[in-house]
Amino acid sequence: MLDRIIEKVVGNARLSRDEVLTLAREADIHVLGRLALARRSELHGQNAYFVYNQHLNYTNICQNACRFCAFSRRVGDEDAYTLTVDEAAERVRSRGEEPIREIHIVGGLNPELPYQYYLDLVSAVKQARPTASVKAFTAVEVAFLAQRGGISPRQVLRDLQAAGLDALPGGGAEVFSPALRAKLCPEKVSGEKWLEIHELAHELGIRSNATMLFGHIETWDDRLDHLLALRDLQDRTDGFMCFIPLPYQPRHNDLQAKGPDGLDILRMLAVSRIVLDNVRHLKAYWVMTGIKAAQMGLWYGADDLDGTIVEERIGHAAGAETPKGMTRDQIMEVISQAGFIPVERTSHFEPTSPDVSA
Ligand code: V47
Ligand code: SF4
Repeated sequence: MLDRIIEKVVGNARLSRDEVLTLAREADIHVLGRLALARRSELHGQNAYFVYNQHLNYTNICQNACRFCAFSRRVGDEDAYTLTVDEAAERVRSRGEEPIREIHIVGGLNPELPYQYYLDLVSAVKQARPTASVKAFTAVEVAFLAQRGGISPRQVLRDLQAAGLDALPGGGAEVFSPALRAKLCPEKVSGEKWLEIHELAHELGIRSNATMLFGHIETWDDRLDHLLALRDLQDRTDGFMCFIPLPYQPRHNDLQAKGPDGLDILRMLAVSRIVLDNVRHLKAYWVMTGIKAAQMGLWYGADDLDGTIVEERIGHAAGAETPKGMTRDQIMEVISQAGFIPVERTSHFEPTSPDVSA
């Protein structure tokens, strides 16, 4: 049975759900790695991509209380914060000398912020850094804005797009299974809603990424349902640029699960590469995998390490032990040391031209 499935992967045939389940559970990690590496090499050769980016978390105040989250705070908490639009734009301007290509903006669901704040934030950041893409607001934030303002999610996306939004990040997907969501993040919008908002974005020409939070209480069945739902949507829209499996970080949050070990991270990456045959890029997010597993991940199907980031907060609030950012030289060194060719890219995964990045 396993041999036949492996032959199918080698022949680039799409696997059924049962076949993927067997492969994911039973195949030797080296076999999975070889299969994923072959796919990755067909798509990207020895290239491994990264982006010169900056993360901006505009507020940590959130009305939800996801059990895995160590980032969110309540109004009045000592370390709760919200950046004004000017403060956010200043953070972007303050890195004026650096060739930043992407500003990644996400935050909590802060009921005190008016709709206009989000539009102003996007346009102020865009103005502060016109050469960077603004990749902002998860589908969860878009749903929150729509619901609170009594506006359709499509209109929210249109308004954000008019303000300068270039892409949607992949966060908030967690695991789509309703039963798991009830345990992990009961207040969060459903997986269906998350998918619907990405579909709307794709229809409007806004490309996006997708994530999955793994290594906590989910099973392979849950993981595969999630991957296959993404694969189905991608068949219809072709709007996803990249998939990012996010290893659960176990500290300072209520979930009290263990988190995946290195082999599970590699297995997850390899299976993702094999299943998501229609999503071009697979990210080993070094902040959460750790730098060493990210390097290994490049041999297990990943082709992207995300970026320089500057100041990561969400994974670090939950105990990530990686640095909060890397310089361009450092990330290039990490890729070269792993045996790949570092290729700097834009937010939309196009290689950067040397004259702009110099
Ligand atoms: O939405 C929260 C997750 C996400 C924990 O689109 C946790 O390019 C692990 O989505 N352990 C934010 N994960 C990060 C994210 C992301 C990161 C980098 C690039 C992109 C992209 C997206 O982090 C949240 C949530 O799913 N998260 N808590 C935790 N304890
Ligand atoms: Fe809020 Fe997002 Fe944290 Fe959930 S994961 S509590 S929605 S900030």
